[in-house]
Amino acid sequence: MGVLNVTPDSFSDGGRWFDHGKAIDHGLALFAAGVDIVDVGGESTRPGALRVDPTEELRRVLPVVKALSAAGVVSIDTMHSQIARQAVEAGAVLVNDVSGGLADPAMVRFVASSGIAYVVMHWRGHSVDMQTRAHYDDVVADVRRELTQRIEAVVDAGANLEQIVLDPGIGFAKKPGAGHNWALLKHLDQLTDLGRPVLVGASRKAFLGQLLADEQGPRPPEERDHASAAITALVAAAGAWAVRVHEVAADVDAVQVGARWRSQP
Ligand code: PMM
Repeated sequence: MGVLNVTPDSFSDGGRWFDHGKAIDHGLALFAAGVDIVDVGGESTRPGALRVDPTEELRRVLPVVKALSAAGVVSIDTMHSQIARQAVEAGAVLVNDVSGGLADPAMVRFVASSGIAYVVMHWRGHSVDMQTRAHYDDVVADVRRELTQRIEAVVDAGANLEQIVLDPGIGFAKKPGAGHNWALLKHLDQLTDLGRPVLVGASRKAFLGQLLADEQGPRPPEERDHASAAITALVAAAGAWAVRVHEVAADVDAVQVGARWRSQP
C-alpha cells in the first residue's frame, strides 16, 4: 500500500502532493512502482495535528480518488463517514479509518450498509493529544484486547467479519521511548492470530528516527526508508497482509523476500 497524503502538513511528505495534478501523478507512479493499493488521505494524523474541516478534506481527496480509481485499487484514509461514502462512490474499494470507527459513530453504519472493506486501526484519541494516552500494562495484550472490542462493535453494527482488516496503529498513542511500537511489531502473531488480515504502517515513523539517531538528533523522516523496508521484510515474514509505505521501491522487493521466507518449510 503506497501512501498518498494530499495534505500540506503530514510529517514526512506534507505539501509534496497537495496539488491535485501532482497527487495524481504520484499515485500513478506508485502503481507503476508495483504497489497494489494507493491510500489517499486528506487529513494529517501526525502527533499534535489539528482536525481538518470535512469540506476541505473532501476537496483535497475526491478528484484524486476518482482519477486513481480508474488506474488501480484505491483506499481512502479518513475518519469521516461522509468522506468515506463519497470516496467509495468515486471508486475507492477500501476505507482506512485510523480511529477504527471511534471518531465518527456513523462510520460503522456506513461500513455495515455498504459492505466495503474496512481497516480498523488501534486508536485512543485524536492526534492533538494522543501521546498522553500511551499508557499500557502490556502493550501487545492491551492493543489486542482493544482491537477485539472494535471488531465486536463493527460486527454488532451489522458488518461482516470478512470486511475487516486490523492495524496495530504504529505511532498512534505509542511512545517511541517506551518500546511500544517494537513490541507490537515483534509480537505481530498476537494480532494475525485474530484471524483477520493485518496492515502495518511503520514507514518513516518517529521510532525509526530514534533508532537511527546520531549526535545531530533523530534521523529525519525521508532518511528512514531503508529501515522501513527492513521492517517490511520482517512483518511480511511474520504474516502481515500489507504494509503502508511512502517510498515503495525497496518495499515491493522486501515484501517478496518476506513472503518467500515465510513459505520456506
Ligand atoms: N499512519 C498514518 C496515517 N494513516 N493508516 C493506517 N491504517 N495505519 C497507519 O499506521 C497510518 C495510517 C500516519 O502516517 P502518514 O502521516 O505518513 O500518512
